[in-house]
Amino acid sequence: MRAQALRFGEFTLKSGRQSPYFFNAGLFNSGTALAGLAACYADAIDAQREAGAIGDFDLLFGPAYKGIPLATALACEYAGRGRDLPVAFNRKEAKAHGEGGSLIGAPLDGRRVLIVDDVITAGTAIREALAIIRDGGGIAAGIVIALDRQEAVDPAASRRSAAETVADEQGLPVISVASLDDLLAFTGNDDTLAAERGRLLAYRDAYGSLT
Ligand code: OMP
Repeated sequence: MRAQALRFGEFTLKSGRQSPYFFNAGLFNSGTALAGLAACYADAIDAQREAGAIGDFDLLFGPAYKGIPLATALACEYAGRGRDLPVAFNRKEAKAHGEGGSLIGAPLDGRRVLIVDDVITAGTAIREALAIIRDGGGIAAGIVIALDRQEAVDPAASRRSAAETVADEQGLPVISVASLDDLLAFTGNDDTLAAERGRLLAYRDAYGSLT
């Protein structure tokens, strides 16, 4: 809320859905805000590691564009926690000159890669990142995101969330710092957000996962 990354209103999503809220991770746009978010990612990952829900990983990958500062900030956070992790990211247009290619940073070859991204809605961005890692010779070890919107890809066919679908299909853990459930709990604790909560509930009825 301090970074104003969470907004209520009317937004068109990448999937074409009209959403009553939007989470813009690009608004974590200062050192303090990014460091705070990175600590949230690391806490979420470490809790899942303690619970045995995610195995070892040895590289952080940030998909262009928004994943790049997130993976970088997380690598710095882990350095502060005594773990020096390699970090890599892609560029959207491959470069034909200079060092060439579309991957930047540590080589993915044979590494167990944790994808660090902002949001999962329909899972398109995550699937693209998984393909980049495979093409780069890496082995996907899991996905961490700031917000799981807990939406079904095709609500008429299945009410399983995109995150659960990707996790099942790929056999990979998907870890999120926060989820739509958390937003509902948060708006439920603040009377001034009662109207927003009503719109979130209606949106969940239309598109939300029911698992
Ligand atoms: P999917 O590719 O459908 O999973 O959507 C995820 C992407 O949508 C994110 O990487 C963002 O680019 C964007 N997005 C947000 O950043 N915040 C939101 O609240 C919703 C979306 C979205 O368009 O669904």
